Amino acid sequence: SPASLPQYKSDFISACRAGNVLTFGTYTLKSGRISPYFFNAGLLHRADLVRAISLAYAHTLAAEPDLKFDVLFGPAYKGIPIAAATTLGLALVDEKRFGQISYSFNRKEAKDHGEGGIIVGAPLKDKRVVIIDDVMTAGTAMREAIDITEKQGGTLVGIVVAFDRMEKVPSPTDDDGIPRPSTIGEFRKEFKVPVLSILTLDDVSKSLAGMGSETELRRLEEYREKYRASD
Ligand code: OMP
Repeated sequence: SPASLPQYKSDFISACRAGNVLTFGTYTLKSGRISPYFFNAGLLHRADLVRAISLAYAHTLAAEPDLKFDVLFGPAYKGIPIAAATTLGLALVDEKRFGQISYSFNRKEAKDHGEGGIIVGAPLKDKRVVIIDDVMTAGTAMREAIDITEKQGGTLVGIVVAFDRMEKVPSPTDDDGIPRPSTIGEFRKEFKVPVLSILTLDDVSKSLAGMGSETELRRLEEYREKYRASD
């Protein structure tokens, strides 16, 4: 229950409620999966909610004492305000440890004039990079961000997202209901870095009960059964 969660997690759940970040309906996901619910971090745009999300990410990173990094890279578009806000959050949470950390993000289209290039903010070359983004489902968006990081000469040392949907890795027979390893678990194995999330679907499942109708919650359970990860 939220009561047993760390303060920053329950504060973040409260912010998600205030911003109506988690909604029920019929959503086609990036992966093509049809989901009965959606987590829209873009709705955390109000000052008090920006504070909550920046501190929640910062505390999630601070909880990893061995994680040493130079740059928070927020992939365009949704990662951009998240990276900037979290960089401020890091200074507020522990300026001694995090005060030298920079953020950067990519342009969707490379500029051919002015300073050029696709990275705005801190260059990634020879830097230890943590990628920060909103949600991980099948991991396609994250793979693109890792690709950019590597092409820019950065070293991936960690990944942090706001919400882990706890779904299995994609496969051609995606909806067979057979549990496969989780996307996040696969990333941990493949890239050998910590993959953190502020919240998982399990963290919010208790508080979800009061948010949806009986039908919506049943559809959520059916969906979870279909795309459930084995770990
Ligand atoms: P994958 O690339 O499949 O991991 O999907 C992750 C992306 O989908 C995120 O960067 C989001 O933009 C978007 N998304 C959400 O924002 N919230 C959700 O609840 C689900 C998705 C999604 O499409 O899977």
